[in-house]
Amino acid sequence: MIGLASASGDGRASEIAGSELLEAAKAVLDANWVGRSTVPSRDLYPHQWSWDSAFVAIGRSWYDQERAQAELESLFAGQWSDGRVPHIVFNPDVPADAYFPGPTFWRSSDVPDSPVRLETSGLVQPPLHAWAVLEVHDRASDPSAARAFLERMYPKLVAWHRYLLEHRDPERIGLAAILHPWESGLDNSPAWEDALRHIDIPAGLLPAYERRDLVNADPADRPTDAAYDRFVYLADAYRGGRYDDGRICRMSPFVIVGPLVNALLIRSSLALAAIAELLGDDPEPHRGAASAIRHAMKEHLWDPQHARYYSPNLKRGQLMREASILSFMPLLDPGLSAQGVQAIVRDLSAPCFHPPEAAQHYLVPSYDLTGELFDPRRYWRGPVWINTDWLVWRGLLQHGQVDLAAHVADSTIELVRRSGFREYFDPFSGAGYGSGDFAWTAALVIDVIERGRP
Ligand code: 2M8
Repeated sequence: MIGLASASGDGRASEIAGSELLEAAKAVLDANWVGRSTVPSRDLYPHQWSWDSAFVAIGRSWYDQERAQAELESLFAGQWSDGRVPHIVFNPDVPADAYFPGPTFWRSSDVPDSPVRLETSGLVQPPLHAWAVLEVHDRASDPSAARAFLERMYPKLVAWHRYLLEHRDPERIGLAAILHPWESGLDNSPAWEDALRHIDIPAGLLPAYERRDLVNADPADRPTDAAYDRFVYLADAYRGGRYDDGRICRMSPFVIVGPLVNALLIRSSLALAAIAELLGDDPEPHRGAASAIRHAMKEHLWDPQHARYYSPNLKRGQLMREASILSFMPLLDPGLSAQGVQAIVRDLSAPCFHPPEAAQHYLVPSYDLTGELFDPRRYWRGPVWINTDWLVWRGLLQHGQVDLAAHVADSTIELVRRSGFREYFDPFSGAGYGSGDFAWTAALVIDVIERGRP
């Protein structure tokens, strides 16, 4: 179904190639394993990242249940008492200056809500976790260990979702907001351009800092210094306000409600409902949460004029109309209307994301190929990323869009075959950029191959 066979035209040859890729992917995950969790990459990201770990657990669950569970449990060891799951849990064995901003920037231990024995960031990332926990559980071979895992994770996941809907919904519209581009997971996306452009950093309020990312990456691939200044300014303001969401929502120029976070919140709320049922708890509150978010997304994120989901900037009271891959994420909602599915499939098949077959290209570019801000190699401004490919693929499959889903899966596999387990890829040439041996690329290739088996 995913077209692995069609890539080579010979079923057996592609099966062998598929199993070689699988073994290579497992080797990447094993090389990035650091005892209780997996680093996204050894050089650029030497700690534990929140949604990276959820992707990794999904991939690992096909062959290593113990590490898949440990991955998620070690992330939630960093959960704060207000329910937030931090976007980075720092490894105490890694030098403090190995990544910027590191633990001495975030200073989480100054805040009473943070965990006692771990240093973390104070931001969050998209809520993929309940879905990941359910997927890990569903592939376990030891039912009693799997049930014990669910029992440990369920209250933590409930607290996490409660945090997002209670602390991150300043206007009480029933949707979770992000307070920083790093929270979006698509940090440097043109989707945030309008909001960032309107941030004037007051004199003296940008702390002195040194970028670490440029030591291990080509500056042409990474966010610009001007973008980084804004990232650091916003993060510093949040820390200065002691991570008080009410206060930062009032003061910050960056309070944005997006389709990825909220569609994942629907998907994960439905996973929570399934977990509740397995544990004999009431699933209805979670189903109710999912349907309330679905309605609120339609009301606040849907633009009838362009028939597209966008991200409203609550601070400027307007939708930011950038055509990025974020607009396709409502596919993750199994209850998305037929009208919504059709509109997304139309956009995904249009030349700005999927040029005519004659032109060599790979799916799915992170941003409109014809957009003014498109860049084939800069971070989240056009390259193909395997995690967003995977999200779109799973979304298409659940809505019965098997042909388009197969195109996306074929692109994923071809990119990795061509350029290795890179962090991201040029949507035209397929060249790999960013880190090599990147964990979620490896993990999600495993899921694509395993799910595609007859
Ligand atoms: C990237 O984000 C970090 C900040 O969190 C960075 O740029 O330094 C993003 O691609 C993000 O989605 C990802 O989780 C992280 C680690 O892979 O890297």
